[in-house]
Amino acid sequence: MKVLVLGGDGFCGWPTALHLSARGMDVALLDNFSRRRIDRQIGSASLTPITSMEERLATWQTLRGRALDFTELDLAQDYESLCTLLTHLAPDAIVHFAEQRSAPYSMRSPATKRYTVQNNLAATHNLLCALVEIGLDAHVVHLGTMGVYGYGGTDAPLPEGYLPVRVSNAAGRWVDREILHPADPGSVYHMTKAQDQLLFAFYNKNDGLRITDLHQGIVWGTQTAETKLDERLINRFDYDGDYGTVLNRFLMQAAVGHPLTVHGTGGQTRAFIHIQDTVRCIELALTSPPRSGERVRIMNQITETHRVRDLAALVAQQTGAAVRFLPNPRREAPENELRADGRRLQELGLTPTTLSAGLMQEVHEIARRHAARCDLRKIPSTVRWRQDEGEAPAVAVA
Ligand code: USQ
Repeated sequence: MKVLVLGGDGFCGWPTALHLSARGMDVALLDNFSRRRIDRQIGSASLTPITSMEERLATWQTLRGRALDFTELDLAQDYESLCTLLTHLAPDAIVHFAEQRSAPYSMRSPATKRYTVQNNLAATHNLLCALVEIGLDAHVVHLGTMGVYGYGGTDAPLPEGYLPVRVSNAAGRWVDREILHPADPGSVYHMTKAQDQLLFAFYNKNDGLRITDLHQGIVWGTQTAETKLDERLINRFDYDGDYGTVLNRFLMQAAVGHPLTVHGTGGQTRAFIHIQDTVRCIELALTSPPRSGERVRIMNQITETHRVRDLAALVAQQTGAAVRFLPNPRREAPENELRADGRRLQELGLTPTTLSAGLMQEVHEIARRHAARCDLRKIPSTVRWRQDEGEAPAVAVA
């Protein structure tokens, strides 16, 4: 199978490209290096020293004898080049990670809000429009987010995309339907993923595009079987207040002797998945594409749920770190229950990698190994969700 990975330089895109290549797929990558650029804008960097794309590709070629094609292209801006590339490559499938993925960054300033909306929606729409224009029937696998649903709040489990509802028709009879689960995004970033769903529904209905939307939880861990093979293949590890996600931040904070930064009471419950399972899920989605004419297939890419304060307690117990409860910079429910259905990927063959002391230790060790690269000033979450609660320092957006 020939697969094009959009956003192939990122935290999920890079290990996915390697995983698919290791499984014998013919893989091409596209990226505009926006993540590396945003690192420079916000004065941060991956805790792990990631190498250049040239070095990454050359290392993989030397180790595994497999070439990965790479194109530098801005999906949101350069539509004509995208059409040319898709015509030339004619991939069987396209994995779409090429969106600005940080909720705090998307709430940082009017400029980052606008950038996130313009980038994410134009990128997704350009892809769909290009597939129709050139008449390519490639299966699109998109990385959505559990945040499109909001995070529960009732004891009914979140379904995988579609909600069964019963409505009364004109004759007063009850009719059963399935609708997209109402969107309840909690940041401008999550809102763009909610909007993506409508773009997919339309192009699927109107043009018959075959699309799988994977609503992923919070990814933790950093290495996969392939990125571990050589230091030059190492995956990025975000720890800063914008891009670092909660469990990786806690493990890294423990490694540098920083108190664990729990927002509010830590009563927020979220869904999680290890990066090794992320790449496996993409493989499973690719190898079981929707049939022609099938509606958008939606699967929840999650393996477990945890409350933030429980994660902090676990990391503290394992490492001896102190826990600090901070005023929550976000507008989110201080406490929530979350139950979500995640059976479909398991039915396709996913064996969940759940939180274990060993795996947490592995992430903690990587963080300790690279602790000297940590800039302690980048740890606090400075972005406030509302301007009247104080604003984060402005950054220039490229
Ligand atoms: N949190 C803390 N302390 C921290 C960092 C975060 O208590 O130091 C809390 C946040 O307030 C929030 C929760 O932990 O309640 C999760 O925050 P996060 O930064 O780990 O995750 P989030 O902003 O939701 O976004 C991440 C990814 C995003 C993905 C999403 C999946 O950046 O790309 O879509 O997880 S989900 O959360 O399921 O929507």
